[in-house]
Amino acid sequence: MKMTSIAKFAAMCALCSTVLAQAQFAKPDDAIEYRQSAMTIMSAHFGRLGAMVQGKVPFDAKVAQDNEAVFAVVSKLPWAAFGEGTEKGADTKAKAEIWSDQAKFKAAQEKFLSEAVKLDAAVKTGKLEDLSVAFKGVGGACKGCHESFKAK
Ligand code: ASC
Repeated sequence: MKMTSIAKFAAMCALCSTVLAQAQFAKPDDAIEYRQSAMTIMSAHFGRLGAMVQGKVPFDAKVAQDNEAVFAVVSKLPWAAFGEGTEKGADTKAKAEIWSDQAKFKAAQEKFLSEAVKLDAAVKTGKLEDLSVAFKGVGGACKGCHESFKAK
């Protein structure tokens, strides 16, 4: 029996999603570059919030919201790029503990992501005091994770 084009398409989709799930990155270097790029973008937009919190630039609720919106999306991205086999490759400051203590690394990610959710709520109030509190929460989570899992 000949497959209909719909059945062929469905089979292709199923195959593609399996392949993607198995290897999101063609090689370790690609994963390392991806997670570093996401961290760079996060830092740029988090830094712009920090400038307001520290009074280096005037607080502007709309600018804060726009920067946080980018941060909120990009903060979700690095974690899938710390898979098995990506310990070595391109220059990386990722410590071996990421892979040898995965429960602790996962807990640090979750802490960070929960602080990011608070930042998202805080920036929407339009109040600098709220932003400041939540900014410090996220910054503390960045720092805590780096201390355990990022080489100097
Ligand atoms: C940043 C950045 C980090 C964190 C960290 C917070 O903007 O690049 O790595 O914040 O410094 O303590």
